[in-house]
Amino acid sequence: MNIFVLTGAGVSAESGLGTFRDKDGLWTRFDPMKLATPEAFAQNPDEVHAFYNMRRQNLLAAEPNAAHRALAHMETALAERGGSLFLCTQNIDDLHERAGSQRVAHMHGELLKARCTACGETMPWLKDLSVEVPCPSCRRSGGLRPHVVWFGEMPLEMDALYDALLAADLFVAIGTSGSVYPAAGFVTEAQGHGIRTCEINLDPSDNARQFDDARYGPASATVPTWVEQVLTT
Ligand code: BV8
Repeated sequence: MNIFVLTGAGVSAESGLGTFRDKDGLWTRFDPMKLATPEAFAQNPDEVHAFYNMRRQNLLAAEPNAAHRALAHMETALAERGGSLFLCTQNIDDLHERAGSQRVAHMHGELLKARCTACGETMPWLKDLSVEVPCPSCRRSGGLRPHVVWFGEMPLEMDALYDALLAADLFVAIGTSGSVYPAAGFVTEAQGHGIRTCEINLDPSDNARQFDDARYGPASATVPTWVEQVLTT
């Protein structure tokens, strides 16, 4: 069986990373248009760096939860049976990897990486970033940015994502409000190709009605139960 899983901030909520659109979520306290767009970075690089420096430090103190671990187990178990799990995440944290997932498609980029806009080099980055920090590769300052996809920017690995989605027998969205495109459109794409769809979320998302099946509750409980059921049927 080939399964395509799309995760969002809800899968990392119980690891303490918070979400975006829940009560006191990130975008209720910060304006994404002032912090998560290329224009915002051009106008206020210090403010944008401070926002991502705070999130990077929070991430380094966080741990994966049972949902991340269950998905890592599913990847191995399905491969052993000749199937596959394609794990696509909207999250920029590395909790799936730290839980043991081998292949994670970060369509919105990765908080623990930086990219130099001068030379294009992308590199692991755990420290604070600022306009003063020189690029380790080209030595120029002012060009380093978080390797994340901001609003208005092209998500990463789109071709691979659509190939994997259309080859899936099942599409499962976990912990996402279904409010950011193109990720929010994957369920429509799957439905249009006769692929079964399931939503696993704390409560119904914006596009809940589009799913064939749904399970609601905290991901650290619903995801391990779902994985167990898939692997024992
Ligand atoms: C694109 C990275 C073209 C940075 C993010 C005007 C100009 C330009 C573009 C647009 C425009 N108007 C609209 C658009 C399109 C735009 C868009 O969709 N905007 C929305 C707001 C309408 N999209 C883009 O700009 C994208 N690029 O369109 O380029 C294109 C188009 C097609 C094909 C190719 C190219 C780029 C979007 C990426 C933006 N970057 N993040 C950062 O993180 O700082 S988006 C941000 O939202 C996060 O990445 C996050 O992952 C994402 C989605 O949010 P969710 O993960 O769903 O989180 P949320 O808080 O919303 O929901 C959490 C859910 O979890 C809830 O349902 C909750 O119930 C649940 N939950 C909570 N606790 C738990 C739980 N579930 C289970 N257990 C729990 N314990």
